[in-house]
Amino acid sequence: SGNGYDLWLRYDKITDVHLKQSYLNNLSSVYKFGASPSLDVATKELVTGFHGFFEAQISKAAKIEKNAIVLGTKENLPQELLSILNSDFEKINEEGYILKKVTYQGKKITIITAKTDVGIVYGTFRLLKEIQLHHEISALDIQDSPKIQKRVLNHWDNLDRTVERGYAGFSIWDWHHLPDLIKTEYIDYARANASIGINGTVLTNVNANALVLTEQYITKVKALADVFRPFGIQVYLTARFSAPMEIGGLKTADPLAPEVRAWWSKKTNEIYAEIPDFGGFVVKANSEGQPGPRNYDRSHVDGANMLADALAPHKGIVMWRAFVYSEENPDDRAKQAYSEFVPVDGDFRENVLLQVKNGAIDFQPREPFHPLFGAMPDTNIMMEFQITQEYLGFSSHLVFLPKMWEEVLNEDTFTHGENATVAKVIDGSLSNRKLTGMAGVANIGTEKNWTGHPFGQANWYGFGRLAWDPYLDSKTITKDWLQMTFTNDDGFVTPMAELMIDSREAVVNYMTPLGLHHIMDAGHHYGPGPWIKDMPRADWTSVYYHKADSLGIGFDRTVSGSDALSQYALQIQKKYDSPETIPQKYLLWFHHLPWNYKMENGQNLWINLASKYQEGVEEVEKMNTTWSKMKPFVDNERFNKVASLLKIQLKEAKWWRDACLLYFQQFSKMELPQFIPTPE
Ligand code: GCW
Repeated sequence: SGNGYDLWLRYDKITDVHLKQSYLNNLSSVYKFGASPSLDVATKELVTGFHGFFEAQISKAAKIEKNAIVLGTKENLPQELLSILNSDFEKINEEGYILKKVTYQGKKITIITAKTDVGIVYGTFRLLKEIQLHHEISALDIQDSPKIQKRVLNHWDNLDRTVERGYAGFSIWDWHHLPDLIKTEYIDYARANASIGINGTVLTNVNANALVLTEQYITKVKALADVFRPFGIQVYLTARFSAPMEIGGLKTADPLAPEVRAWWSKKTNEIYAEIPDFGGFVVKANSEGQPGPRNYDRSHVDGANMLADALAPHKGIVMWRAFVYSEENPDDRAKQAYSEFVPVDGDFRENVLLQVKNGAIDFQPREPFHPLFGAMPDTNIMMEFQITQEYLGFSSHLVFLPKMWEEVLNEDTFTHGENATVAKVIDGSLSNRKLTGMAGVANIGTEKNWTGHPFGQANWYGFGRLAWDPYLDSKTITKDWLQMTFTNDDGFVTPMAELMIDSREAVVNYMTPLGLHHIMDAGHHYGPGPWIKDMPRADWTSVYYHKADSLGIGFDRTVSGSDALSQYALQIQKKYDSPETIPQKYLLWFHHLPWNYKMENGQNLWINLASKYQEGVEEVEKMNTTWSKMKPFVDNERFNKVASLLKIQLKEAKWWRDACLLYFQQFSKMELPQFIPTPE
């Protein structure tokens, strides 16, 4: 339907008769070896898909028929199949799958197998995807495995159903009606996640409420965990560090106090009694007013390890956030996490992941990669991306984020020789880490289409794909998503893939070009606010970041300034130290330069800044034109919604350009170049 609820799992009818026939020739019936809730989920999905593609019922056969789809984990397969698949099994890990056309008892069949139940679910979604993409399936031979272990969504959802930085309605968790009411949305949420390999969900906001750890709520959490389990999705909760005092009646939350440690162990045991595969805790401590071990003069390591010890007997993990910066610390905010954590590399327990945002400030349209990546070889480091567009136009602007995430993942940290990319830090290969993860702050809410902007779905989808394979290119993601979500018609897919890819640079250009950052309006972070200077903390103002004055603009992070650059490897320091050699996209992140500073193209900084803002606007104009030609390919509901949103985006791109240039002009004291139209 046009409301977008089905996401990328539309299973649209196959109208081409030849294609339809070629599929039906390969899909006579479904047969299962063994039984489990996951196999049921997989079968059900095949039925749904079959119904959508062919408007027909797929039969569940009591014996294996010619051209059957056969499901079963390794342990349940008969010897004859095992011996055919031996070398395939060597190619996959515990969560991987094999999708293969083989001959069994003289019959051609399509086998979906794996070492564990969840692998079958992933393999099933892969088969359905092959059909959605109109690929040939008569000679399938696919082995695929995730490269990262913990692929989790972080919901910043509060118990009152508001969502911090949520722009798609309220929280989908209906706590009031849980555990008794299981909404269809929970199941469809699990299907969507499983289809892209997401295997964990943190239900609650990192700005945590201790109440979720009370018995009443644990029962509700258990109900959700029961729904998600067959889809291979583990549930996690945020642990408020002061919970022992707030709900446990203790006088302290000191992580070294025996009664506090005992309280967390007991609490953890209580949770596992209800949810045996509970994933563990996510913690934001001593950051932006959240309680933490620092309140008791203890370290982050003390805090994280205490929780890790409580979880270890159950194989649970702690995701401890590195997003710490303190108002008492006068040092450049960009430096604080590195200064805090690098000295304790190697001190965290094995079941702790340090969760690091992609950049050192905060989910900006563009940031250099966080210097912690590669700098703590003896610590499990996981990535935190933000899917919800806090600083990127909320759910009004079309911005394809995997393009940005790919840029970060591909960056060379130079911490282990060359080609030590962020992706290699995250998948553990760089320093041989055993526990790996990637988190995405969810953009999901009660909106009918889940994400508000129809293209917000692509960011959820793309996050899952990159968490599965951080080496995947974003172009592939756009094409798959567009085909599954809209149509396979090339007249649509090619121009739209280009639009999506270009949308990222567009937003950088009309909001924060050339390395500018954090100049959004205060608090809500929507729209321009380079003038923001009166805030409770200096590092929440805009002037702190752009430092525009009569002499120039930009944050000097070289040795003459905050020296944040010294937190990167020498190769990067060398290259970024000079405004002549630093990539221009990071120029003002590291340098404060005169307005008339002459850039690569021979024009001065002021003119270049203006051109970038103008380019951003023009890019959005182009997006509008491209979309206007897509009407023949899209249902009216989605067409009109995207068209309207793109108009808003254009209006606001101009707003950004005009507001920023007029504001900065009071310092540059230079004319606006001719190519900037007079503000309307
Ligand atoms: O991006 C900032 C947001 C806060 C958020 C914080 C964090 C959950 O403005 O709303 O709090 O980061 O990541 O902890």
